[in-house]
Amino acid sequence: MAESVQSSVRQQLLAAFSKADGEFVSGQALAEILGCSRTAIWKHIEALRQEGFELEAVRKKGYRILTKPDKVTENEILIGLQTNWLGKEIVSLETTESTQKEAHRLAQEPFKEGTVVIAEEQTAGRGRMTRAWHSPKYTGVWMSVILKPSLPPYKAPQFTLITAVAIVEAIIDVTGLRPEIKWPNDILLNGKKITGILTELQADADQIHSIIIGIGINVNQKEFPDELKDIATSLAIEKGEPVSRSQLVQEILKNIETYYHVYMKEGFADIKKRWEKYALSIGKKITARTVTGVIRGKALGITEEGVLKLLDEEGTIHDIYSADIEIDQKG
Ligand code: BT5
Repeated sequence: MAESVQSSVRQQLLAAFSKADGEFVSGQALAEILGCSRTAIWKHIEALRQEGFELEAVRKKGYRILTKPDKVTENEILIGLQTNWLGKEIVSLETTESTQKEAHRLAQEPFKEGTVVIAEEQTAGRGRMTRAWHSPKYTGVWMSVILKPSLPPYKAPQFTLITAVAIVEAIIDVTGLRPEIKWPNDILLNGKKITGILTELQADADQIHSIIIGIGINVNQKEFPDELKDIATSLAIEKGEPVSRSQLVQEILKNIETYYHVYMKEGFADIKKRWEKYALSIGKKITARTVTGVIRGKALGITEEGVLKLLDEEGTIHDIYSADIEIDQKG
C-alpha cells in the first residue's frame, strides 16, 4: 500500500515534468501540486534518479528532467503519452511468463478498457498455436493491450490488421525505417520478422467480452539465437543505432487509439486502404499453409473482415482465415 502511494506521487511528479516540457519547475510549485513538503519532493527526485531518470536541480530554479531511462515501466510510458484513455492504466512487470497470460487474468476481473500489460522480459512468451516467442530482457516491446469493443467475435481478426497499421506507422515515425506487413500478423524489415501480433479473445458466441492484443517487437537486440537468426531482425540492427522503446510504445498506443476510434465510427475501409499500402503479399504469388492444407496462388487482397483472398491456378478464389504464408520468390 505505502509503496503504491509513493509510486503514484512519483507519477504525479513525472506528469508535472511532462507538462513543463523540459523547463524548470520550482520545488515550491512541486510541493504545492503534490501536497507534500519540499524535503519529500527531494526524496522522490532521488528515487526517480535511482530508476534511471536524469534530473537537473538548480538553486532558485528548481528541477527539470533531462532524460528518461530506456525502460518500459509505467513511469517511462506515462510521461509524454498522448492518448486519452489507452494505456492510462499500465501494469508493468520486470519479468513474467507472458503478458498475454497476465492480460487474460486481468480481463476476468473488473478492468479499465485500454489497460496495458508490459514486461521487460517474458520467460514463456508465445506466438500462435503455442509457438514460442523469444523475449529477452530490456531489448524489446513485449506487451498486451486489452480492449472491450461491443462487437461480434468474427470481427476480431480486424484488430490484428488495425494493430499492424498502428505499429508500422509508429515504426516509420520513430525510426524512419519502412516496414512491411505480411498477412496476417507479421511485420518485416528487409524480409526478416521484426514484430509478431497475437490477437486473442474472451467471448461468447455473439459478443466479444474482451480482446487481448499481444505485441512483440524486436527493438534493441544485437543478435538472435541460431534458430531465429535467419528469420528475425531488430530495429537497432536495421537502423544501426538503439531505438527508444518507451517512445515506440507511446506512438503505438496513440495510433491504436486513433484507429480504434476510426474503426468503431467509420468501419474498416480507411484501415484496409492503409493496410494494403504497407502489405507485402498483395498481388504476389504465395503459398498459404493452413491447418487443413497448402494452397498456392495469387494474393488478391483482404476483405472487409480481414480475410485473405487467394486465387489458385484453377481459377478458384479461396478465403483464408488463418495461415502462415510464404511469398514465392518468382511471384
Ligand atoms: C507471432 O506468432 O508472431 C505472435 C507473437 C506475439 C508475441 C507477443 S509478445 C507480448 C505478448 N505476450 C505473449 O506471450 N505473446 C505476445 P507466430 O506468427 O506464431 O510466430 C511465431 C514464430 O516466430 C516462432 O515459431 C518463431 O519462428 C518466430 N519467432 C519467435 N520469437 C521471435 C522473435 N523475437 N522475433 C522474430 N521471430 C520470432
